[in-house]
Amino acid sequence: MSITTTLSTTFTRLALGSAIMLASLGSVHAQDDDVKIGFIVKKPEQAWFINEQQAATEAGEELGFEVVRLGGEDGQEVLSAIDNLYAQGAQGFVICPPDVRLGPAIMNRARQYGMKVMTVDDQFVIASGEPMEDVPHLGMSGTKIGRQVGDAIAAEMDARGWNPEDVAALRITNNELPTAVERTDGATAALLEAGFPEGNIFDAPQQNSDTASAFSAASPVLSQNGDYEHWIIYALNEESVLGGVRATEQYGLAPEDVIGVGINGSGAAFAEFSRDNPTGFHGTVAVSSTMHGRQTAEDLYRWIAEDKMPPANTETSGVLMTRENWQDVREQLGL
Ligand code: FCA
Repeated sequence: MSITTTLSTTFTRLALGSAIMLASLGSVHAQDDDVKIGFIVKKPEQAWFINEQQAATEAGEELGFEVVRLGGEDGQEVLSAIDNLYAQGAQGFVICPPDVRLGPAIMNRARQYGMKVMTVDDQFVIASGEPMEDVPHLGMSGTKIGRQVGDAIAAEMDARGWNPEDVAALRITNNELPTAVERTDGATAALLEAGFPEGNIFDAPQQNSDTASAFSAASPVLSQNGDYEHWIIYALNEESVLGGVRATEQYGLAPEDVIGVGINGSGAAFAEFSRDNPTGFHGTVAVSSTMHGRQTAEDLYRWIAEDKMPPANTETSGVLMTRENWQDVREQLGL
C-alpha cells in the first residue's frame, strides 16, 4: 500500500469515526423513532444463549428494531455494556445477569440513563433474596421443569430395572441462583415421590453454571461414594449434567450405569445425542431458547415503541428430549 493510500485510508477512518460518534450522540439526545435494544447474557459462548440472542436479532429484523448482542460475565462487564448501549443510543436492554444479586446496581445504572429493562432466564433479587418484582421477567418454570427431570430419571431407572437402594444421586447444586434451586428441588421432590431413598442423594455444589465447574464439583463426590452400582445425575442445566457425566466416565463408570437428565435442549445436548454410542446423558428437558429470545426482545420493543408494559412474570414450560426424539422436539420448539 502506498503512503498516500495509507494516509487517505487513515483519514477516511477518522472522518468515519467522528461521523459515527456524532450520529450516536445525536441519537442519544434527539427524539429518535428508531428503537435499539441491548441483549446482554452471562455466558455468551453457551449454545442456549447464542440461540437466544440470535432469535432476538431475528425478531428485530422482522419487527424493525435493532438488537445489540453483548456478553456480561461479571458486574463490571455488565455495567460497561450498559454504558456502551447508552452511548449507542439504545433505549433499553434484556439481560440474563451473571449474578442475580447485581439487580439493584444494574437497575440503578439503567434508571440514570432512562433505559427500560427486562430480565430473561435469571430474575434479579434484592438484598433479602426476594425477586425484584418491578422488573418484568420471562423465565422457565423451575419447579415444574425440575419435576419433569425427576420423573424422567425415575422412569428410566424403572425401565433399566434398577433397585433404588443400589443407586446414588449426584445432585449438582447452584444455591446462589434461585431458578437453579427450584429446578434441583423440583427434581428431588419427584424422585422422592417415586420412592428414591433420600440418604442416597449427594450434593456437588458448583461455582458456576457450566460444564467445567460441574465436572470439578462432581469428581470428589463420586470418589467419596464408591460403593454404589449406579448413578443418576441432575443439575440446573444440561451443560452441568454433562460435566457430571464426564466425571463418571473419568471415574470409570460404564454409560449403562449412569442416567443424567439435563435442562435446556441446546447445542450441547444435540452434540451428545449425535454421538455414535450413547453416553450416560439420557435426556434433557428442552425449553425454547428461541421463544425466550424472541418474546423478551419483542416485549421490550413494544414497551419502548408503544408504551405497552410487558407482563410482570412469564413462565415457560419444557418437553423431554432423548436420543430417540431429539430431532422432532428440536423442530417442534423451533430450535
Ligand atoms: C439459567 C441457566 C441456563 C438456562 C437458563 C434458562 O440461566 O444457567 O443454562 O437454563 O437459565
